[in-house]
Amino acid sequence: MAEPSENPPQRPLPDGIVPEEVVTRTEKHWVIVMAAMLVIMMAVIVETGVAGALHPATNVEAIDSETLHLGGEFVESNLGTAIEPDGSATVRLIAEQYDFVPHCVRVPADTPVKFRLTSADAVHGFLLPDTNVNTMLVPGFVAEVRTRFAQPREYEMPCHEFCGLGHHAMWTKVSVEPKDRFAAQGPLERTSCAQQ
Ligand SMILES: [Cu+2]
Repeated sequence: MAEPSENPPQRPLPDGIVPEEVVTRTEKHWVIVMAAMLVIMMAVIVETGVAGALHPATNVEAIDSETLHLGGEFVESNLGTAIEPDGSATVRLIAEQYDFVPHCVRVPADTPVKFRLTSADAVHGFLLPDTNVNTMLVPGFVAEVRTRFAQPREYEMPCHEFCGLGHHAMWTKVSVEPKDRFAAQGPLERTSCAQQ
């Protein structure tokens, strides 16, 4: 005599076993949910890239992070804000555990500003809210970000990438000043607003 089938379709499934059509339907629903999330995330990336001008840095520029203080562009006397012959501003800044040098920078409003940033040790983050300035500072590389501040404003800027035990106390200030007030300052005052 033939053995009866273990699980004929007509017979109810044992407790805890989900019917195949329910599994298939559930999986289809989750595929739709995942596809929708991917579409939304891609749309956000495109929106911030096009409308917010947020995009990865286009320059790849290497630098020796161990000799920053000995000479070259990031030597201490060259840090802070400099005005270029064309009237634009260049800010050079080093992040190190656990401070930014200089600790406070002044920049003029309504002027092209180029930030040139690097790290002396760990990976740090530099972000100014409501602008396109958002970059990681990786030791061994120079991060360059160009922007223009429409209005005077004070930015309190905490380090944006966990860099160690003192990360929570690491911050800098970017002070965007009216163009004429910035121009009236002497070269040393313009360079930095850090307390001496
Ligand atoms: Cu940090």
